[in-house]
Amino acid sequence: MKTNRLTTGQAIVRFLKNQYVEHDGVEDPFFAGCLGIFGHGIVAGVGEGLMENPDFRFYMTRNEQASVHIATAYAKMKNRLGAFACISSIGPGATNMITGAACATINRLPVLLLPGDIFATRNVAPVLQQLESPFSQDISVNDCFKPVSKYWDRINRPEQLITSLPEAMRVLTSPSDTGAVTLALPQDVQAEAFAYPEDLFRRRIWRITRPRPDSGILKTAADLIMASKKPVIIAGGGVIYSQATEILTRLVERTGIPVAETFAGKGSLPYNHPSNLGAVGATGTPGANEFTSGADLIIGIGTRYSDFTTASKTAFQNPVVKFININVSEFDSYKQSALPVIADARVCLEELYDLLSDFRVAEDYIQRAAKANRKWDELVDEFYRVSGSLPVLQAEVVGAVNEFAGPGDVVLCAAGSLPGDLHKLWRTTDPKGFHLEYGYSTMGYECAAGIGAKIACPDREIYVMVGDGNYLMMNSEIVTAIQEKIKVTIILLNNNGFGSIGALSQSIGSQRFGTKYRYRDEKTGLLTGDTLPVDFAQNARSLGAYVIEATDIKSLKNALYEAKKQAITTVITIETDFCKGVPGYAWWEVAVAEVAEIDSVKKAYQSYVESKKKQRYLL
Ligand SMILES: Cc1ncc(C[n+]2csc(CCOP(=O)(O)OP(=O)(O)O)c2C)c(N)n1
Ligand SMILES: [Mg+2]
Repeated sequence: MKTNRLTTGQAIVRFLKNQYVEHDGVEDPFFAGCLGIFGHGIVAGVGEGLMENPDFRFYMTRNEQASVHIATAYAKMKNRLGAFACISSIGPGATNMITGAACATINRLPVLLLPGDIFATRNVAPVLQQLESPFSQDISVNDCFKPVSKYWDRINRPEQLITSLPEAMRVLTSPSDTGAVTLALPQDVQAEAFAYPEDLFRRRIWRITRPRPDSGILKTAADLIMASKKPVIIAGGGVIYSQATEILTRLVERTGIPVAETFAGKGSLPYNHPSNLGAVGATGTPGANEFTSGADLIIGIGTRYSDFTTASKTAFQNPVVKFININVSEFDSYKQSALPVIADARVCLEELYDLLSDFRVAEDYIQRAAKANRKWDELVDEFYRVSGSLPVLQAEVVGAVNEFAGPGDVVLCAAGSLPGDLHKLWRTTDPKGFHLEYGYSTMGYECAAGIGAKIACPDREIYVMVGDGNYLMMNSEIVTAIQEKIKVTIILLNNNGFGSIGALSQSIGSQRFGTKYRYRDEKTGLLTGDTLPVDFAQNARSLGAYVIEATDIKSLKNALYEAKKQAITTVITIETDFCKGVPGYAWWEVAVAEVAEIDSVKKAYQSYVESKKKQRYLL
């Protein structure tokens, strides 16, 4: 057997360079490189391996959590056909990646995490940053990655890589199992040499297949659809990841079944398709809510049915409603006691298309959907209409950016009040034009993720829309964007606090307590003083961004025009109204105090009890 004597760190890099994916006959390298921050736990091992392999590009980032967000956004834009490895030192560098790992796993997006770990030899323990356990010496902070990873391993001997790396690849490239994969790397083991078999480093092609549905189950599904009068499709992220949007359009045009879209599924149909009911669930449109409420059959395609999608299980009010779930993941396919159609969305819809050749819902049902689509679009016009009030309304900012962005451009967002507004309002024409991380809704995702999206799609303009709270949580990757000459446009909406949680707080009777960025008031002892003097423009400028300060919609439009001409990351700041938001048309369950001294809470509890009456078990 031919062998190659390499350190564990060198072997990892060499292996990663040789992993390819094949999908629909197209072959590409799987890894785009490695992101991260060095420390004593990684610098001599994987760090040295990276230095020896400059063709495996290393990107230095500012925060390990941000590395994972960059990687996640990249994988999302690549429809999971590409990924990054993220390295960290031991201790805080490693645990910084845990939030990112959870975000990737929840969103079913592949990221490979390589945190450094404590010495396997143990003699020098406790090493700097080691969490000691009196219970076991076989514990480090990296055990915290277990619940947020789809595959987890610790490489205690160099040769363990030989069996671990292929498992990591199996999970990363599995459409049903993918998410964060963690290989914890003890710092001494990383630098140890081993005679690895040459075959470990051969070019390996991971075929991403399109599993076909069971023919019996699919026939039952087709019969259920043909027997239904008011079917509704809920299009989730799986429609987009499996590139099923074209066949979905054809199926919808053949059958007349209307479509409602989740956060990850928005863009499955163009916004102006007459069968597109728009956003579904808690942040859904009135039309989508009306249709899901009356539906006798829900066909979920590639959705994990989060509480936002089901409006906390109040979205489906027809007592005879049934579910068919087309999903590549068995786990998701069984949700809501559905008929589980375990399959790739695209091939499954192709087969359904043939089986449904004689099926069409009633003409007035089709017309009602088309009317709901038009009516909602007229309402969007109203939300987008410039009111002239100052500070401007968030919906007007969304409108200005939406109208300026080109058809192939991308809006990117994750947390705050923007996701709900974008879900409802944003007119999406391209399946990759709407990038919302709303599985984990991670504050801090946006500025970092913009970089990953741009690396994946250099020809698209990336419009990162971010609230002041999110921006303050993690803006440091602007430095990374400048370092890499990566241009994204960040629109920073400053409403001086947490508008979203403020509104939520109000709705549960808590009067926006603790949600505004204010000085502490000496007299009351509360955070009710003057607004804090944060200068966002100066902050962004200090990190190297080109900055434009807008005050009203006219100056925002000019700023967008100017930003488009820039070659470097550009931040547009604008102050927005804290309170005036877009209304919601469905319920989302957030528990309210059952007993309280305060009247507003008591009132909110009554309304909570009332709303909960609509909640169903879908058995
Ligand atoms: C890491 C993290 N912490 C807390 C939350 C809860 N949370 C969701 S949105 C939000 C406020 C976001 O503020 P901002 O970006 O200013 O947006 P706005 O609410 O004002 O629209 C908070 C605290 C979260 N999603 N993520
Ligand atoms: Mg805010």
